[in-house]
Amino acid sequence: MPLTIDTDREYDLEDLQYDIEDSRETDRWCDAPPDVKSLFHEIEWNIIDGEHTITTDFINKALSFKVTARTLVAGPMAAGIAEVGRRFKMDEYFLPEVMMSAKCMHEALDLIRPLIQAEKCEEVGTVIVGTVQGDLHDIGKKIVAMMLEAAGFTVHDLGVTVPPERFIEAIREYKPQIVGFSALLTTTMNMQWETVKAIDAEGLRQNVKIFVGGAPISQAWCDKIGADAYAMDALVAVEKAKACVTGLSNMKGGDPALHEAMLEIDRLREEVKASATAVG
Ligand code: B12
Repeated sequence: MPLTIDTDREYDLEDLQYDIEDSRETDRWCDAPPDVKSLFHEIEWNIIDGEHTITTDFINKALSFKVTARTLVAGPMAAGIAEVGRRFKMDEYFLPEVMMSAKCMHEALDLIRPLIQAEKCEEVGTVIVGTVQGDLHDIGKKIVAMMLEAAGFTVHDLGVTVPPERFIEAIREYKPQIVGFSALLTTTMNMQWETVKAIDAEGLRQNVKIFVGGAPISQAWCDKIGADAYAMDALVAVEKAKACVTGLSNMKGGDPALHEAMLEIDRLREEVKASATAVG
């Protein structure tokens, strides 16, 4: 039986700001057996410290406890890289440290990818993803791609710094139902808009449902540039993508009713979250 641990809760990551060597009490992963909980903390710490070999060792150990690949990505790996982001923002970390932590994430993702693919359900559709032109960030996009694959999509990842014309070429070649743009920089988010405009100018806008994501991206930005869906994380992306190829499959890209249906998914999520908090 796979061991699933709650990764949906919002945790306080304050303890990660201090160099704690010993195992410690936190509110995270409390539903995990003690051995796994401490392994999760080791994974968080080694990503923060940029220790890629040790990180992959601990990932392997966690897998031997039958922790699912999805739990590792959404749990300790997400917590570790979030703290790296905070340190970078506060000038506590500079590029070399961030690059070492990014290497940990990439190596761990490479290790996990075959397992995610093995979890793949029945084929449900085709998606193209890419990080827009000028932007080299790809950890989040890779996670989204992997989660979509696990949910049954065939995913064509175009890589980083993808120009609009490459997206257009790939739409013609792979005929996807969905195309996703990732952008992590405020200076490159505008390329999402340029890419939407270029797809429109080629007469392809109705053929694809456009998803946008990345740290500076919001629902307001998605509305402004005329994309169909915004997802703040991979789980929301999967939920919306599945809706696009099932109940909403007849709707065209750019249809205001599709956009509204995507917002309804967020509203329902919020309601479920609010009622879970009220019960808890
Ligand atoms: C790792 C990192 C790097 C690594 C990237 C390695 C790699 N291969 O990806 C390196 C060191 C190379 C790097 C470089 C730079 N970085 Co940087 N980087 C980060 C950092 C710390 C983490 C990003 C990350 O991987 N997060 C973890 C993933 C899991 O989260 P995520 O990407 O948000 O993805 C999730 C969601 O957003 C969503 N999602 C993401 N994409 C998509 C796509 C779709 C379609 C959907 C639906 C959803 C979705 O789902 C994902 C999974 O849940 C962020 C800090 C931060 N808070 O984001 C800064 C950050 C993004 N970087 C920043 C900067 C400034 C830079 C540099 C310009 C620094 C420099 N002076 O050179 C360069 C830019 C290089 C370039 N041209 O792109 C700034 C951007 C600030 C701004 N206002 O634009 C940030 C915010 C740090 C900061 N606070 O200052 N960086």
